[in-house]
Amino acid sequence: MEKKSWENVLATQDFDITKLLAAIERNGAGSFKILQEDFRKKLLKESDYQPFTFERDEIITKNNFVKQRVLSVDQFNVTGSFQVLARSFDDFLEEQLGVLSKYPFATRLKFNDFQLRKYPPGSVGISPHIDSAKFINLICNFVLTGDGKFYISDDRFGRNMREIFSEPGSVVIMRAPGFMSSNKRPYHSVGVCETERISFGLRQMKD
Ligand SMILES: O=C(O)CCC(=O)C(=O)O
Ligand SMILES: [Fe+2]
Repeated sequence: MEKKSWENVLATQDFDITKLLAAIERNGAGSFKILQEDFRKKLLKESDYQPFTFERDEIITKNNFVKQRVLSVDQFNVTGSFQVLARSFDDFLEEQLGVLSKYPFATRLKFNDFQLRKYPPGSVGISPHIDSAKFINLICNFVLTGDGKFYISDDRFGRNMREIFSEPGSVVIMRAPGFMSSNKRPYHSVGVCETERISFGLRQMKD
């Protein structure tokens, strides 16, 4: 069998592109267990050396009123295993999308924005918000560790909250403008984190 770039990175047996698209249509997001356990541990180890700094606890803009307790890596320089994951997932998704009768994006899917976030134990997580409209197609958040739950809701007050499976080793995939000729941006949040939560975000910034 031909070797795949994601062979030692992704555990692909749970992934189902048809189910994912249906979940995104229904809820705005879908998720799967996706990281091989050894690789997840490698990512965790590499996140230990990153220069995390606290983000602001409140961010108020025209569209958002966010309360959070989180650290992130400013201008995260995606190297090592994070770079391997970004490439592998890009390749894997392209292969999966290739079997569909219609490509679901107006522009080719290509992740070019990377974020590493760490919620310390006892963090409130991040309140319901929408991500910037400059991010298109799909937004993927890999969960490396932690028990904080991921939710989709109808608005910033958390109406009609639906939990999306987000155990360590999973990826939560959300729609973004450009997916299925629509500009929809789902409200999403992370609940209280009893244990430290680390997530790696892959996004595509509009050129
Ligand atoms: O940590 C996560 O899983 C989600 C983070 C998030 O929503 C964001 O960074 O905009
Ligand atoms: Fe977000």
